[in-house]
Amino acid sequence: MTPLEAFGAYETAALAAIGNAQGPSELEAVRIEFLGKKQGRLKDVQAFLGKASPEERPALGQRFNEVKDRVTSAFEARQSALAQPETLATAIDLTIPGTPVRIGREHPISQTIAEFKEIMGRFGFTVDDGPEIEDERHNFDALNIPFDHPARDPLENFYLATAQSSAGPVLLRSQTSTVQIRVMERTKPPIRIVSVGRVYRPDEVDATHHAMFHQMEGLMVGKGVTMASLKSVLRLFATSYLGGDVNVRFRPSFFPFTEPSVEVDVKWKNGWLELGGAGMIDPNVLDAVGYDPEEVTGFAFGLGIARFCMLRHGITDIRRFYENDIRFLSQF
Ligand code: FA5
Repeated sequence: MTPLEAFGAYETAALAAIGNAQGPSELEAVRIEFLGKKQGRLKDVQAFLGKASPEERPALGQRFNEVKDRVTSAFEARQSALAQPETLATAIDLTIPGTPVRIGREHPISQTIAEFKEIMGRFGFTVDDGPEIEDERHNFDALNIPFDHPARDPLENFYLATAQSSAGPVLLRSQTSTVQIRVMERTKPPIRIVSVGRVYRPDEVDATHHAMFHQMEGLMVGKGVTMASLKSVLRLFATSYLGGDVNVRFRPSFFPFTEPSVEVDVKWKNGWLELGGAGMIDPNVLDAVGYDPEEVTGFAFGLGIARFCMLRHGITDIRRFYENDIRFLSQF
């Protein structure tokens, strides 16, 4: 090997070793191997100078110094690079598997509401929602609820203590039936609407009751609307949402704004679960909104949305929907 070949081989090997050193201790080992004063590869290369003739020595000495300077500079540059704090690219190991991010989803009650509206839309019912803060006229008076009726008791309602309106004291509506009045006041028959939203009652909270819950009100008014129409729509609705094998029962009941009135139950566990109230709109109510009860008839119903959702998914406690435990909600 000629001296120049030996210099070249030394430089190539030294630069590669310096570039590959991954930390200060590895770099120190490289320094000892390639730049150590007492032994190591630099000494071996320097030995070529000793063997050179006096004429060759100045030129070879210059080449040797150039090679040594380049290796020394590369060493110093690598030394300061390894001393820098890690850059973002090297600090983050991009090959480590990521932690999954949980993306939120629609609340089961919201999913149910969307499906209710879709089913009723297929039966020709449009959506017409009303306000949650109501006056006594829409919540009670126009619904034929007498002044001494227990449903008006301040202990049975959430009255807003200081709020008043031209139609009397103001409360959080206790039923979506308020929307029947609002729609009939501003629309001429025929009417076919549903209205969905929150209602509020200071009921004792248990497996099937909450103080804030959702109802879907249905209203159909026109010529020749009968109890048979009401039962058909409710049966069709229940089987559309709960499945064809659902067992629906209509039980005679009483509401001041419907006559006759029924309550709608379905088979649940070893008994029946009440899903809603319904009936033919009382002539007094039709009269109060300016309709002629001799001309048109109508039916209305009010269904508890969470109770349907419980039946559909086999949930036995309504409180699960309102606790917002992500482990429960993420199952829908
Ligand atoms: C009413 O609210 C009437 N407005 C229904 C109605 C509309 C009758 C139109 C006639 C014509 P009721 O108080 O029974 O009725 O409530 C209707 C449904 O709401 C119940 O069957 C039940 O499914 C649900 N519900 C009632 N109270 C609660 C509660 N505290 N928590 C959860 N759901 C409830």
